[in-house]
Amino acid sequence: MNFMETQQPQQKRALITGVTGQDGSYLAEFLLEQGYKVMGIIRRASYFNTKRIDHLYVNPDFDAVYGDMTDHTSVANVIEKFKPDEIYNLAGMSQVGVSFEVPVYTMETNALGPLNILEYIKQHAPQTKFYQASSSEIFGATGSQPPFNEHSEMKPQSPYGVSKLAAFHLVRNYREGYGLFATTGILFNHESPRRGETFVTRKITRGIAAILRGAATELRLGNIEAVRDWGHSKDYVKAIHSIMQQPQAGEYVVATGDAHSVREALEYCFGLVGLDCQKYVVIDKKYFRPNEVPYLEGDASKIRALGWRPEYDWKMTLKEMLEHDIKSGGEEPSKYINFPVTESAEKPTELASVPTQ
Ligand code: NAP
Ligand code: F7E
Repeated sequence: MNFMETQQPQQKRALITGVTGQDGSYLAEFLLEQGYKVMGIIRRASYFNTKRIDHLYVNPDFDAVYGDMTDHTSVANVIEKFKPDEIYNLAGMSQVGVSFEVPVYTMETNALGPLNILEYIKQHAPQTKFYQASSSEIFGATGSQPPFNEHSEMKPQSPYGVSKLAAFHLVRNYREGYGLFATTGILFNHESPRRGETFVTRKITRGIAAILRGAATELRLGNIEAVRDWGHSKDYVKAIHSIMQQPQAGEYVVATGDAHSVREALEYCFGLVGLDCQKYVVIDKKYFRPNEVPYLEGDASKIRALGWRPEYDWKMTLKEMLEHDIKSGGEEPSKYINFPVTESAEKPTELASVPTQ
């Protein structure tokens, strides 16, 4: 018998698209701990793109196959063969800035991708539960007052945000129109040592690690006045699982409720290693977006009422990432971190201000 056929009695089967990503890898670990059989979909690349999940292959309850959200038959084939109880659709073109450069691909992956899964479920597997990874980017430059909840106005500012809002409405339509268990998590920014290297928090922690080991002399960034509500991916995958276990499908904001600017994140991280960020940060127009979302802060009261609580705050998350990146460069974090906090970490610094568009 092969992996697709073996199963313990009562063992739940979960399919994760985007399993090679930050959230997919943590979710796979979490579901395996819960006793699930987990199948992941990975997309073919010309380099190894499985480093976040390589450690899972020793587990007989884990496997992954190739597929692509833009190749609908590849995803349908996996669903047909694996017969999951739960599908977690985490695959996505997840870089907001890049979505301005590849808008059509972004829509195909992030909006048509989930639509095709929903159609398959509707026609062939209506008992299968479906989770859609939505985003606080759907609020965009909303007229609602922060913090944003499930009822706030939605006015996305990027092809990424629009693609996620299209998927959000499609999921709702399939839930209401066809009675599917199709549910959505509206997740605010969440980070970890597995965060993609082009997102701002990871750029900061990797950049500092490179400066410390003498491999870089500056860190180039875009709009550091933007404000985000940063949580930890490990906390957020628990929320995702909890959303899927509710008696009714719906929409849930997942956030910490604590928002800070990129500037504050910089000051905190540089301060942790006793450096003054003003000396290293260069504002580069290249990293500005045609449209920006200036302020995102979430109100997660709905999921908090179900018992979910984040264990990490933004500072714990950033410190863990910085320690990880210093270590990855072959250095001992304790050599630098816990350095007495400098003045620049305590007081706002005067980095050259730039228009936020
Ligand atoms: P991530 O690290 O960028 O992972 C995205 C995953 O999607 C990767 O496994 C990627 O494969 C896969 N993927 C991309 N395009 C694909 C395609 N055409 N076909 C199949 N797989 C494809 O993102 P993440 O942080 O884990 O986020 C997971 C999901 O939540 C994404 O949909 C993201 O948009 C959404 N989200 C994230 C956040 C956040 O702050 N992290 C917040 C709200 C929503 P490769 O490994 O080959 O690139
Ligand atoms: O940018 C600003 C940038 O790319 C955060 C994705 O997971 O969360 C993420 O999207 C802020 C923005 O994340 C640089 O302009 C300044 O205002 O880390 P980010 P994001 O765009 O908020 C949402 C919820 C998702 O759903 C997405 O999938 O930081 N910023 N300078 C910069 N951002 C980047 N990437 N690089 C810079 O140099």
